[in-house]
Amino acid sequence: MRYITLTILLFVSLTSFAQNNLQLWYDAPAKEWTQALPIGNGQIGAMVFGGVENELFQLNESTLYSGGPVKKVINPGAKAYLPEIRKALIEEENFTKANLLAKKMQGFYTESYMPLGNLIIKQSFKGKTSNSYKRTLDISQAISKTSFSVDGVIYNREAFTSLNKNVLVIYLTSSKVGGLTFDVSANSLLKNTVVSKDKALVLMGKAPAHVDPNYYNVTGRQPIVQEDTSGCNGMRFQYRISPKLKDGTLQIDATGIHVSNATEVMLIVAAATSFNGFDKCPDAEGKDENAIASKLISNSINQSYASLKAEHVKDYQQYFNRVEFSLNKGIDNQNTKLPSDARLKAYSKGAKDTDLESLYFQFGRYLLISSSKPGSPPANLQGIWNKELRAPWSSNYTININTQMNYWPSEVTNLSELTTPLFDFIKDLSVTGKQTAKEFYGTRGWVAHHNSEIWATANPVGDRGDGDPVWANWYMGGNWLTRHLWEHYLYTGDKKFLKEQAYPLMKGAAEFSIDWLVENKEGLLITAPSTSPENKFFDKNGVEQGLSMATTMDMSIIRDLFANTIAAAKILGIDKSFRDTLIAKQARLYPLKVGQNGGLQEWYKDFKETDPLHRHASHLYGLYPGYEITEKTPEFFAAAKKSLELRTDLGTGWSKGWKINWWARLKDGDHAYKLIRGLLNYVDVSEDNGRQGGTYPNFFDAHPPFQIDGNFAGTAGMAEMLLQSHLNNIQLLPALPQAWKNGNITRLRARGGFEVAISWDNGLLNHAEIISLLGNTCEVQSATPFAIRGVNAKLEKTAGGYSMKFATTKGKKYNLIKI
Ligand code: FUC
Repeated sequence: MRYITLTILLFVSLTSFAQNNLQLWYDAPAKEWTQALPIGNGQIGAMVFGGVENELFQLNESTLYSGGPVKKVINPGAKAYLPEIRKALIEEENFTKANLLAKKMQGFYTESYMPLGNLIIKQSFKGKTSNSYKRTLDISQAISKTSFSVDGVIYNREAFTSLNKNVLVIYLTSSKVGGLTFDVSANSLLKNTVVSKDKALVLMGKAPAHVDPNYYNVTGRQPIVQEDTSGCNGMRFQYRISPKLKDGTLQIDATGIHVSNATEVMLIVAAATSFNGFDKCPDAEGKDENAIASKLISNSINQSYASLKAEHVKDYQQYFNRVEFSLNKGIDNQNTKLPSDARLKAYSKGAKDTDLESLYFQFGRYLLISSSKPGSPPANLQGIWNKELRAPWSSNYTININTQMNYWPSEVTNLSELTTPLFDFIKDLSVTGKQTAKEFYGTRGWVAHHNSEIWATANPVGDRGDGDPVWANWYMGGNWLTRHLWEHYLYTGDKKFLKEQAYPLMKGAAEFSIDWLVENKEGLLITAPSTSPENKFFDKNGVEQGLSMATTMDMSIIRDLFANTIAAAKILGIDKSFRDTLIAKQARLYPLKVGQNGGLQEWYKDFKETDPLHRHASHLYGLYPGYEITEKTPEFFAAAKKSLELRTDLGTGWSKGWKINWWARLKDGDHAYKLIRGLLNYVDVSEDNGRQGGTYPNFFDAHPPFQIDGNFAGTAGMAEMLLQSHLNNIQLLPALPQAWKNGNITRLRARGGFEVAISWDNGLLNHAEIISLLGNTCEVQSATPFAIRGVNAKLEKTAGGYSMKFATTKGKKYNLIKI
């Protein structure tokens, strides 16, 4: 009987199935930015508003930042304070004194990501617009479309940002011959001039030499400095718009592009900056942005729209189509006919709509493909989409959670190549970070703190005394980033990458950490000073404090880094004595502790937190993304769960996103699902509802304000509910919520080099396919008993259900069937 079932089911391949829920759509133009639709190719980003008479493409270019390379000498006096701070902490437990001293060890604030400009299409209509208006974003093709009709004439506007041609393509058509008469103009918040040249409208500008973060405002201080007369001046940039017409007439002058009576118009938009690497002055040593932009135009202007589009779709789908995901087919997806904003609202009020959840999952993958292209900078706090001169938190890299979170979905959802921008950035950071480690602390290796940007700032920020040490003086940013290098190796098995790129960076971070650790009175190794981003506690005198020593997060990150570096050195067969040093240190690291309230202790002592519902729960690093806390450490596993319960399900967007991943690791699918519903809670464009995060009408994550990290954590969390591989095995459906009764997902990736497709019915595994990419031994675990076709291994009953370990052949597919 068992074999009959097996044979029948194997006819249904899991590698591909129809997925028809891949569109965001709206029945009115966007009025606000968080209603507009994002398109991007990692270099050019555009927010498409879909206006009828006034169409706006708000543009970005991913390298366009204020400022220039970090200064060579930042705070030469800093180092002298370190012994004093340590004495205040370790000998005197005087946190107030240590905190004041820590401020003297700060450097300058980071620079800001800049908006590029606007492309405006003005098209006047005499007649009446019918109610056929629709704007869509098709994430299966990465194309936005606006269509409407006036007096029976149908107007279509399609746009995409080509991955291979590196241009934005806008294509306008009219159903009536000669029906297109409009003007295109360009403007920017940055210093610029607009000219007509080379058959294009060209906006040329210059970014400021410095922009203060939006949270740093000092009376009498100029927050935006255009010229830096003493050092390096800001970045040059330009974008150019080149039209191509079918029918009609064309005129281009400094006021814009003027089209009359055309039937089809293609606009090719190229953007470039003079950015020439994190260590080169973008002005004096900058690239020739003019030559780059004009080459980009000439590369594509002679191609037809159809062929540019076909190329773009093919390139995009190479990534996107790898994973298909469908939930509850035929059940509770009654809202697919509503416009996406109305649909999200209905969902927030309790409607069942699992199709919306799988769409949100895929939207995260769409956003990563659109904002993280090899060769370009990694996705920043807003991906690549920013309209403001002083964007929230400078729209750069906050590396005490946010940047790392951006890359949580990349490996598991089969977008491994898109992590290379992050790795290039870590390399840059290790160069500036080495200088910082030496100047600020006199240590070996490299260090990065909580904030950075395209210039790879590594110092503690704060303008030498203004920053609150609870965020500014945190020393683990670089250490945490290195876990992504290690993960990349675990997923890909790429030893060359491990040897040439990952290990040297991991080793440098470990060297800093060895030198940074000091002994406490009991002889344990601790970090001092130390903070738990970004929560505070009451000291024994009831005074609010941020700075202390050996916070759980610090120690967890260092344990993680040491373990990974030891493992990497062993695999590579190198650095035996360094490895031995790490092993010896590892045994003496200040351990995890459980507090009086049953939760994991956040600080080295059982202090009471000032904000028990704080959005960060940094002490749970070991549960996710780390894996120090698992079922194998039941005491801490239970304590982590307790901590999460105490923090509640409230939070900013990214905080809820992290909680999905934590509850998935705790194997509580229903609780993780509750957080998914919380993350997808509709947030109105005008709303700033304090700590309550959610999702804007355009599906961007609302911190609020917009931050892209929550989108990525949501996607990663859903994957983590369906597949986990952090314990040297492949756990199928480890945290499946009751709400996901049946479903299919294809080609998720598991550590050890496997691609995994899973289908389930009535909450139970039905069928899975595992492709072995590297030929490693595979151990599969599932709550449901299963058999694997052609594999003779024994099915063991374990605490996690059923488990089977078997040798695999590289390239071979293994079929698992429930029995
Ligand atoms: C950290 C968080 C904030 C925000 C910012 C970008 O400072 O505490 O919530 O996400 O980064």
